[in-house]
Amino acid sequence: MDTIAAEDGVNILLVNPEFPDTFWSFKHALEFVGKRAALPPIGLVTVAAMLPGNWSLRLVDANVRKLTDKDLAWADCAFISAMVVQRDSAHQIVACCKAAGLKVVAGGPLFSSEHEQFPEVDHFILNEAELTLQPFLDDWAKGNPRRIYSTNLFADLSQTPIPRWDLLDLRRYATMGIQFSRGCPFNCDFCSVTALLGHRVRMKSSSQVIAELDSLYRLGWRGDVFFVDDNFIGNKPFVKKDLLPALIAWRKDKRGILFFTEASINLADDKPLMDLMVEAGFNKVFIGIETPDDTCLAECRKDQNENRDLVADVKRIQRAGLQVQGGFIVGFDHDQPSIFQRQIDFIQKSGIVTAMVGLLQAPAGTRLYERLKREGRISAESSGDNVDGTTNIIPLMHMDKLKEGYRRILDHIYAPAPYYQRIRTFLREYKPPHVRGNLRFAHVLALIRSVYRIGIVGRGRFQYWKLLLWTQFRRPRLLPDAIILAIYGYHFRKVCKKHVA
Ligand code: B12
Repeated sequence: MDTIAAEDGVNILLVNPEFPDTFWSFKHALEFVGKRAALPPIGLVTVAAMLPGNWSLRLVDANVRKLTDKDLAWADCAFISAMVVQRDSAHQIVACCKAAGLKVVAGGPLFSSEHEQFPEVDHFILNEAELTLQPFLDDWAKGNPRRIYSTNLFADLSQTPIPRWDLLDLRRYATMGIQFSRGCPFNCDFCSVTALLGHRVRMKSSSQVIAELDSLYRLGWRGDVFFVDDNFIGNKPFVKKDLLPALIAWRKDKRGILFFTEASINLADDKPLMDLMVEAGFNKVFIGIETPDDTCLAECRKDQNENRDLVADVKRIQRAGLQVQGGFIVGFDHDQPSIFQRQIDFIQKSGIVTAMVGLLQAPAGTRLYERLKREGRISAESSGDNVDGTTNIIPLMHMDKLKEGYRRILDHIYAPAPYYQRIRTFLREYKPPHVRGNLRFAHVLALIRSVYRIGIVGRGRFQYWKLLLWTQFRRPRLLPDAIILAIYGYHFRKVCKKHVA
């Protein structure tokens, strides 16, 4: 298809490649609730909403169902989206589409960071589609589309349409995602967010966010919603004065739908902000803690975490009614051999149950990558998943020592005894918010499956029953939270066992 006119009927296959079995895939936990994927491909459904209304669209999320010969025969062209961690599956899908004679158009973070690895792709629509898609569509209509469309500008999110949720089989997903903002004001040298999306926090209006929520609600969605922002509190004044009041008002006549998001640690400094978030229905927040060592924080320019009592910060957030999930990293130049035990102690003390511990990786495009390249310390391309036990950097600490210490952290923090102890530490601190999710059939199913898989045949069955009894007597309202965290533990143990084997 060399030329395409907007008025032509075109069949577009939108494909999301498969995620490997990673920490965040939650594959082993999803089995308990009978879901196939944790989150939908938001980039793809957003791009779908930017295509001409008379084109026929079909979305295949390879995490939910297989791409079939029928799909390929139906389509004129395939649009593929991926992040680096989906690289292998993306290569396979591109090959299938090419073998079926389809034109392949690719976009998303994987291709924005390494399109040169995909010689067989026909067109790359890089960076934010709000800026690069229309020029491609215009050129395609004229019959002379270029191979690469990219920009170093950042999009105005007021132009971003409501995603085409209707293309998804909502029942297959554990959560939905909504994006309110892009970009992060901070400067961590290992993070590719600022390289891809910049430092300026660009936001949708509150009415855009409400319209997205309404559209999900109308489609019957009552599960949790992840605000997939790089830093939800990147513009605190707007969030406090405009967005959160709008979300609180929206929630008044609704049932279900709890929110969670990602934010920086300075959230702990702002009690009114935390209270508003909890009132709006937020109950979880992911925070990049990285390391309890100030020298390492200075090394990676994570200034916002320096010189703070990070454990006290976490507890303050938990007491406000937000569960804290945390990211941790080992492999910094200034890491001493004691870092492994310090990380373990920090994680146990803070009650961060979902603790994602990774080896430092340097994704292409980051300042860390540039520095280590200059120093001759980049050994490969990054796997895109810093929790898979690999790294593409040559660390200052001997690699064997680093990997052994890393293994020791994972072996410890997910072993049943310390893991369940951490859940209790968290539940002791946590103030359950008033807004609660709906009890759904999936929850009952999860309980029954957890009793069998974790409580009867599981390695930590004694710990499981001890937790349930403890919670029943000490924090009965939090019993569902305890069960969910026990299920997460089952997943983490499976994934970590694979990576540290
Ligand atoms: C939500 C999210 C997740 C979710 C999963 C999302 C999902 N669908 O399953 C969770 C929490 C599970 C997750 C996990 C991980 N994530 Co993540 N995640 C994000 C986050 C915060 C938002 C993604 C999103 O939905 N954006 C909203 C949509 C609208 O934006 P978008 O997808 O980029 O799409 C736009 C463009 O890219 C483009 N586009 C996208 N696709 C296509 C396709 C076509 C055809 C076209 C034309 C255009 C186009 O147009 C869209 C509109 O502008 C981003 C950061 C960010 N702000 O993007 C990181 C990000 C995508 N994640 C990242 C990483 C590294 C990870 C992890 C590996 C982290 C880890 N160490 O474990 C894991 C791996 C995932 C896994 N399952 O194993 C990196 C990816 C870097 C890269 N170059 O690939 C990002 C960019 C963050 C970062 N630190 O740099 N993640």
